[in-house]
Amino acid sequence: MTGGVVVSGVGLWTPEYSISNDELVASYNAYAERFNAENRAAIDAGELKTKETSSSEFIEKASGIKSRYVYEKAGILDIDRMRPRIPRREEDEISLQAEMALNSARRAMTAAGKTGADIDMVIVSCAYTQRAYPAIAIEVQNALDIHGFGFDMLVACSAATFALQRAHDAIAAGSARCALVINPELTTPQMNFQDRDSHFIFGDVSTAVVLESADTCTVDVSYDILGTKAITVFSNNIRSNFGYVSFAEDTETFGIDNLFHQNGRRVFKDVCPMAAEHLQAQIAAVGMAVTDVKRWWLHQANINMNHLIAKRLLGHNATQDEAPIVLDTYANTASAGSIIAFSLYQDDFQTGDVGVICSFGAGYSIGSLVLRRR
Ligand code: CO8
Repeated sequence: MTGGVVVSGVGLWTPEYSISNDELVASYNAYAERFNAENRAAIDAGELKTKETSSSEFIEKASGIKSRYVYEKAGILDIDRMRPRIPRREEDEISLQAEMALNSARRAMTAAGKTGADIDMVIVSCAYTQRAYPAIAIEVQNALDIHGFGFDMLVACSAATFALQRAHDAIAAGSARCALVINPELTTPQMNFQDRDSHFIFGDVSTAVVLESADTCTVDVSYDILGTKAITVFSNNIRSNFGYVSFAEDTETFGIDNLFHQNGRRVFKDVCPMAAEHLQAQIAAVGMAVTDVKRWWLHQANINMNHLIAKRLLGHNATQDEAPIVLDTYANTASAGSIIAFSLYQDDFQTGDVGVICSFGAGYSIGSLVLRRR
């Protein structure tokens, strides 16, 4: 390999259904009001707390989210269920997450001008995989007729950037020629839609990226990877305890305590300075200044976080061109957020333009890649 590692294709698949804040809030409030009515005596006796109602205004102001795409809508909004209704598939059918992964992978492969025969490494990397084994990546590999190897990895919101770094390093080291990194973020089954503090945060989506040696890249639109950086610092402020040990603990695998929960205020305060420092160090490490960067494709968890991080970097409020926001329509899609931003906001890039993909989230974990349009 002589010319370094490049990103040669990106693919985005968006589910068919979308839930607006108003729809979500109407469902939550109907649930909360029914809960309060049914438990009036216990609430009056101080044994239970009144469930406060949610509001679209709060959600938009606190997070920037106006709606979110979801794989299945009716089950989430049904107050007798409040979780997506996803029919179980037989073992000889393609699994749901592999299907989502394929939807974005095929788009990324088309953009990169690749077939399965060109690829030899598949990483499915996201906040949750729907089973432990066989790896979703191997199922995807099989469906695309890829010879080589595949594996799944989980790093919550930084799953995409950390996997891109793994793929970059494998290609640079010569253990892979061309890699497919896929992020089928099926978040809604892990959400507690009965929790006012978090019911609005997440959406479903799938993204994919093709990486290869510059020597094999054949397409007009591609990006040199100038640098990658990943860091983790342990924190309990965002947790999901769902896991196989629940069976032995005699606890409910999908009990409320095992679903996503966080101390959002604390996360906000901890992560913003960490992300800004990480990005400053990353830009310096590739011998550039912040002003050399045309676009910041930041993780999409909260609009106020993105504005704060970008302001720390730029010294002024970032425009949509400088640090695009996709939260309004996609909400937080765990690791896929920065890849959605990259996918939707790159058409105006000219040769030599530099952009940075950056994730931050549970772990804590922060990952970034500096890209330069070829
Ligand atoms: N409607 C109306 N009022 C509300 C609501 C609501 N829905 N929710 C809370 N309130 C109230 C609160 O009760 C509080 O009232 P009071 O002041 O009387 O106590 C008031 O509004 C303010 O509440 P907060 O302080 O909690 O509000 P914030 O301004 O902090 O906003 C956020 C809350 C939006 C959660 C914000 O803190 C945030 O976004 N923080 C960053 C969180 C973050 O980035 N987390 C990353 C998580 S994602 C991740 O890492 C990947 C994990 C994998 C995910 C997989 C999916 C399942």
